[in-house]
Amino acid sequence: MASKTHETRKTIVLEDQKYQRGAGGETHQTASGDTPTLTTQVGTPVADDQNSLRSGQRGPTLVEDQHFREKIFHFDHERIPERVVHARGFGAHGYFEAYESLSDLTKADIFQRPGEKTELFVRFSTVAGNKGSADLARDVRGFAVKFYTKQGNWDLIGNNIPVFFIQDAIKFPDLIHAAKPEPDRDFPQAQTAHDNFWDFITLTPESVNMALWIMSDRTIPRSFRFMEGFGVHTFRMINEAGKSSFVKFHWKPKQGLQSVAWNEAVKLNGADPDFHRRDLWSAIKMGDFPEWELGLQVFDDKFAEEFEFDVLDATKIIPEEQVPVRIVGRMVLDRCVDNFFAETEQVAFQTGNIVPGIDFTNDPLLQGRNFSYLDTQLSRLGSTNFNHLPVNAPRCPFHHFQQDGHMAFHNPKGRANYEPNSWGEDGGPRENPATGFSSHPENLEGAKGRHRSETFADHYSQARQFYLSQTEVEQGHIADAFIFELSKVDRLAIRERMVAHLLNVDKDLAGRVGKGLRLKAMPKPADAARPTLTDLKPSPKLSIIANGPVSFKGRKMGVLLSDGVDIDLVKALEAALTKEGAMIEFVAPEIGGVEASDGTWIEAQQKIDGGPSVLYDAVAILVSEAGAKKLAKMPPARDFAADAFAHCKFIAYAAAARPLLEKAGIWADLDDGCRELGKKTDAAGVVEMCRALRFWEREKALR
Ligand code: HDE
Repeated sequence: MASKTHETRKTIVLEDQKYQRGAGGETHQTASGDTPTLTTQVGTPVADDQNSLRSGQRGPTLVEDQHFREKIFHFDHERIPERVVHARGFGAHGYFEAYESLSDLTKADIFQRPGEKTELFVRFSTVAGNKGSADLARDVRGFAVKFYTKQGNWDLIGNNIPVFFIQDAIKFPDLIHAAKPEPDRDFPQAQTAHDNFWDFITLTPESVNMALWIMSDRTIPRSFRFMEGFGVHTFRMINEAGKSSFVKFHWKPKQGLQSVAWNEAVKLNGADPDFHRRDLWSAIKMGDFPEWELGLQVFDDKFAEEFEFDVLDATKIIPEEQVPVRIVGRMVLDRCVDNFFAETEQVAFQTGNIVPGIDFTNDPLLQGRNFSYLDTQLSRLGSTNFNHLPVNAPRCPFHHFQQDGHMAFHNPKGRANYEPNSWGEDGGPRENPATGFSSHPENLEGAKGRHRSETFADHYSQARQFYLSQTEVEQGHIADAFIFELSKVDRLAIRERMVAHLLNVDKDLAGRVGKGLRLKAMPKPADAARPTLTDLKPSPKLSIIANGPVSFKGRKMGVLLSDGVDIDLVKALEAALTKEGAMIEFVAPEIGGVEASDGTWIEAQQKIDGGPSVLYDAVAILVSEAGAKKLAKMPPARDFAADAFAHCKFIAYAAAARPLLEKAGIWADLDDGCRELGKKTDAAGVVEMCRALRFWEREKALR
């Protein structure tokens, strides 16, 4: 029998959805046909999800309303603690494909058979900001990969920078406290540009190499797809015969390296705080699957002994020119998550998750991490059973006697829950000396103590090498970044201390930063435990510009349109970009779109106010004369052109765009990075021009 409420419902059809209005005007959509019935957690069908159970029309809510109580109770507990570092991240599924057998180096199953694919999950992240912070914060990016191998999960938890701030894990809480918002005021969010951070850095000389890296464009990547990844520490690979080799892991993006300009990053954070996650999501959804190649730097004890620095010191790299990177496979990301919380938020990486054939070294940072990652999962996921969650569970069979605890999904069957036992075949799993993990039998001895090895004492030489390995443009960006960050530091003594360190790195850099800060006098160079080596050869592999994309594939052009635009030009440009494998987005004064010269309607993806040129790798301004005049009066349209120019982007334009380009203040300065799109056949040339990263010559002219 229909209830009173139902009798008062009035049926309405909106588009293809049938719904009813209740007595108070609320919307009721009723299950029918294939639409399932809404239930409570325990499966009780729900009749009304719009109104709580009340005593009387306008009376109090009743405690017996189990559906309401369960719904609110569950909602109240939806959040779990965010990660203490790397809180903001974005994940995707994919696979690893081995190119060759590495049985000479390792018995790790994943590296045995060429062409074999292994499922994996990746989570990219920023470090300092909270879960809701913006994607383009100047920050290191996490690059964590979980391989679901046939011999258990192997987590390679790296960053997009191959060195780290500190040498010993005991300093990690201090480093992170200093980088996070200051504790009394809880700001600045997701920024290192504040006193506490630079206070700590300048009192911690071992962080100077990393300071150079984070002031480079590496910390403002164009997107996750265009950045490298590094295992950072030296690991071991162990082959079947028990032979150990040292190894450093590298991920090389097939898309090439690409970063944005700092001014662009600042604007991107406002225009689209989700820029990086949106980019990865869209690329995968469009079928343009990003790829990275896995590379190894393999070396032996002899090299480790002869190398200028300690291979256990995570503040140092081994230049690729000294130990070349051997490419051994590729990672393809081909599937977005179905549910962000279940997968990206609940994925639990652990440096301790290694497999037979891979082993740790005594890098004190790595050793410390091995404690931390297991511990943090309990705090975040609330149960020792976090490995039961689908994203964390191995894909290979697993058997053990661990049992019970909160939320146990897999419970052992049968009588035996211990071993050794005498239950024969029903006795459960047994250890396996032949295939089981065993640690490399490294000889260890030494006095117990809180040590810092003398071999860790050179803090400046590789910082200098990094700086000298950059192109002139990139060196300029590093100096600008130091000036920007230190200008946000209130205490003069901290600014001076940083310049004192830079004097040990490169006098020219220190001079530029000192001048940019307008120091009245240069400080003395900082006391150095070891003098800076000045004869290390520059390593061109450390430059982003020298290792940029070679095509416009996978990159995006923003095309500003107006009514009356020449349809042939739009079509020709679109065709040329599609042929290149690039993306195109139309920006117009209104989201509805524009009417082209021949009456064709072109739908826009962005209204100009929400589609600034910072969202794009290159831009085109295809407008009619009347359209250009109209746009010239709109500040966002003027910014579109002016910013694209200031950020050294390639610009294609119709001749009719002149009034807009004049108002944007760039008409007189148009250079070889700006090209008129006069006729259809010019489109291919425009795309070809965009293959380079940016038109850097302009930056020199603008400086
Ligand atoms: Fe981490 N780090 N870390 N870290 N780290 C965490 O683990 C820690 C370090 C890195 O997407 C935490 O599950 C210590 C280096 C990534 O879920 C925590 C030390 C590198 C991620 C932790 C380091 C990293 C983390 C927080 C000093 C690059 C995100 C949440 C020894 C090689 C993984 C969690 C993801 C996350 C501790 C240093 C990379 C607290 C103690 C060096 C990519 O356990």
